[in-house]
Amino acid sequence: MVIKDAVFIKSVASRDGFLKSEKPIIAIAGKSNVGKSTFINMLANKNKLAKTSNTPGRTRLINYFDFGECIVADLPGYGFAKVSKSEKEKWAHLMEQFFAETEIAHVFSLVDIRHDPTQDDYMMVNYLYQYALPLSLIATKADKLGKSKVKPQAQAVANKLKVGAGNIIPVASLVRKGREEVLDKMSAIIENFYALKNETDEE
Ligand SMILES: Nc1nc2c(ncn2[C@@H]2O[C@H](COP(=O)(O)OP(=O)(O)O)[C@@H](O)[C@H]2O)c(=O)[nH]1
Ligand SMILES: [Mg+2]
Repeated sequence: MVIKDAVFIKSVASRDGFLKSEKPIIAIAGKSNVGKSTFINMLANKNKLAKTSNTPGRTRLINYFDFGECIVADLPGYGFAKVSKSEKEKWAHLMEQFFAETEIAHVFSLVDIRHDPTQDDYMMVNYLYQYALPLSLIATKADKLGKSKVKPQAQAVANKLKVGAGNIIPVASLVRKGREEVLDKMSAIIENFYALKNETDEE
């Protein structure tokens, strides 16, 4: 897949803003600060498409980007310790509405390659399984591990989250490592989306 010119579409805070699109929608999930925005910028090949930050954000927004052949939806991060209970409930409610009302082609679930998955990571992945949403893990910040540790550590994270070893892609977004693998995955997702659509249309 070649990404020519990815552009920001809109930020939405509630269900009335959810994007409906003919294009396949790929959602990006993960805890605050795991590297979602940096990952999106790497894919887009643009440094400032998605806002990145050193301080875990409090924003509860879904940001949509048009990547040409598909739409990328950057979901609000979870697991930020300082968020109040009512904020957490708001987040969970928005996510439930989003997944119920959006036709999702695939979810990239981002996890930090250096650490054991958090309780919230388990919750997210289990939630996606429960609703039979197709997902791949993206293990971020691989540049922070020694080269020989990347593969075994990605495998360990995949095992813990009960995801097949072939379904986790290590990335180091800041140095653009893993980009080609992710773009190949996106091509396959897009192809599959249209194949399924044709099948349904023929019925
Ligand atoms: N070393 C390293 N740092 C990263 C990587 N991806 C993101 N970061 C840093 O992690 C912080 C949070 O990134 P951001 O993309 O804003 O995370 P988000 O909250 O999930 O969108 C920023 O300081 C990024 O520079 C990576 O692949 N390697
Ligand atoms: Mg972000």
